Amino acid sequence: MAASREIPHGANGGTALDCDAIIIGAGMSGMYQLIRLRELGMHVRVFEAGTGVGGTWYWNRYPGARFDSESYSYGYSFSKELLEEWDWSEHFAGQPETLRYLNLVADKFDLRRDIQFRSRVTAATYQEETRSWNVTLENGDHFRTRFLITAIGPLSTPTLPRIEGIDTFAGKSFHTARWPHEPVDFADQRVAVIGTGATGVQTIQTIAGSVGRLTVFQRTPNWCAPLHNGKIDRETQRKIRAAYPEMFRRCQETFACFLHTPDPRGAFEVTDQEREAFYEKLYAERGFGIWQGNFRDILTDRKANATISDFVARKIRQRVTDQKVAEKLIPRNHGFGTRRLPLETFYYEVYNQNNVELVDITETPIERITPDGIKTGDREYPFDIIIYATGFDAITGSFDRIDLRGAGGVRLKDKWQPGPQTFLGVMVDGFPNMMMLMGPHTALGNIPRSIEYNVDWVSGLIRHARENNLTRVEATAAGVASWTDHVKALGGGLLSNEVDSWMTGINSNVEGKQVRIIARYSGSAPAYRARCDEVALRGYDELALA
Ligand code: NA7
Repeated sequence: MAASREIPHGANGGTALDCDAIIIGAGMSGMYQLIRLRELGMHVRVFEAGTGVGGTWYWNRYPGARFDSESYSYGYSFSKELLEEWDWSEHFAGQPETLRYLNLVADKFDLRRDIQFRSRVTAATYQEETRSWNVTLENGDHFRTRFLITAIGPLSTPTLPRIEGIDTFAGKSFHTARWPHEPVDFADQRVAVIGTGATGVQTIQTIAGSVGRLTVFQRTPNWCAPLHNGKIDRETQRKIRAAYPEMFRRCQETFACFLHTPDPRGAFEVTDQEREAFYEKLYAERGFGIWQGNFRDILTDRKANATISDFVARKIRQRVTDQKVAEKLIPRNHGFGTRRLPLETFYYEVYNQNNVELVDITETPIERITPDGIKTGDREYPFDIIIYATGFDAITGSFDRIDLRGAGGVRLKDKWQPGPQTFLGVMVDGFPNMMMLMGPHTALGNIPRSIEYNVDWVSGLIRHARENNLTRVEATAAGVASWTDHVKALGGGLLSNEVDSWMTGINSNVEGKQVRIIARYSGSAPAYRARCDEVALRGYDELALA
């Protein structure tokens, strides 16, 4: 499709548009959105900052990056042919395999011809007179479009720690989400890892066997549970393939679109022995069952939560030889599962290795990074490599990095200063014709399942607009206020909302992100979809359409 083709503007006359829709980002949501909009016969352009498709799986190439949703429940479900064609090699596939899968999807659906790589969107401004968006790239190019769709991901803007001297380090340093495309040789290297979230845990357990020395700088320990990954043999793959329809149906029914869903019992509705046996069973099982398939009240009731926290603390003490180290690895300031649960493979055993040291930086804070390494309150550690597993400016961070201006020049960043406000997590009043995929206040969970729903809903709305010659679709202020209140109310009573983490909008490395907000929808995915379906079924009458 010729990039220069101009689309007649329609009812509101004047300037022609460069395309019908612009999608920002070629990760899983942007790729699928492109497929769906093409089906509507639209001329679509996708702008992607990276050099290839895949989003999260393109950027996060750090050692050990992998799923912790079951691979087969994570892949796209929309194409039977694709499901027939692709075999996952492990229950929880590693990043290289996932990236290969996403490249296959790009090839199969011939997506690249509409994707412009190395093209970071820096600004987008709504033009009322033409009911269109003017999108600006880093290189200064402009494009006009009717619809603007953000497919920028909730975890895509990495943040480095604010530590003095960080630029003076003479060795190699990497943020995990900006990992080089070439292999990094760890042999005989003295390596530091800062950060022990899901990413730090995967990195640490993967490199511990190949580095010279490894020093982990931990600020807050996280509760982790075993992943229990395994290879998928031919026979298992055959069974998985046969079970796809049933499995995706189950994902539609569970709370967070995982294969796991909460046990209907409360933690105290069983005997102590039964509870212990249940926890043992969950600890021995694959994946997120111990988090998402646990007693229904462990994430809302402190006493119930304490039972699983105590259980996992005992496991950590059993697995780590030096009990002083074990105690450091046991979280004290939050209960099990109230932050995103890292899944691990012999993570705790890493600390039994002679070449691995855990530094608790709440005891001995990092003072600065020097040309030679890291200086804490009591020592200077020399390093060849520093790995920053320090996370992301999550959920709203990637929106903040684009100068998004709606009607009347209002900046989204300013509007969201007190916290995001959305209608269904998809639209914002004052930002007509802009739709967000996996924006704040949408159901996250097993993300591709939510992506497929989100994209289909947005596509339905756009189809409705085109079929009815509507050139302006906007959330109402009342709709946004009501959805935002609903999302906040759902967050009440959840222990996770009483803890600092990316899920509550906290990032110690970003100015202004020190106050907790409700940035996530925490109701069930089926309830989320039911509400969105209702809006569509009623002809989108809760939106302002013109
Ligand atoms: P996370 O979960 O946000 O973890 C970041 C880690 O980095 C966490 O342990 C932080 O400690 C630590 N951190 C951040 N800044 C600093 C500074 N300045 N000094 C020391 N330590 C620091 O990010 P991940 O990449 O692991 O995972 C994000 C999500 O991506 C994950 O949940 C998956 O859904 C995929 P803190 O806890 O803030 O004390």
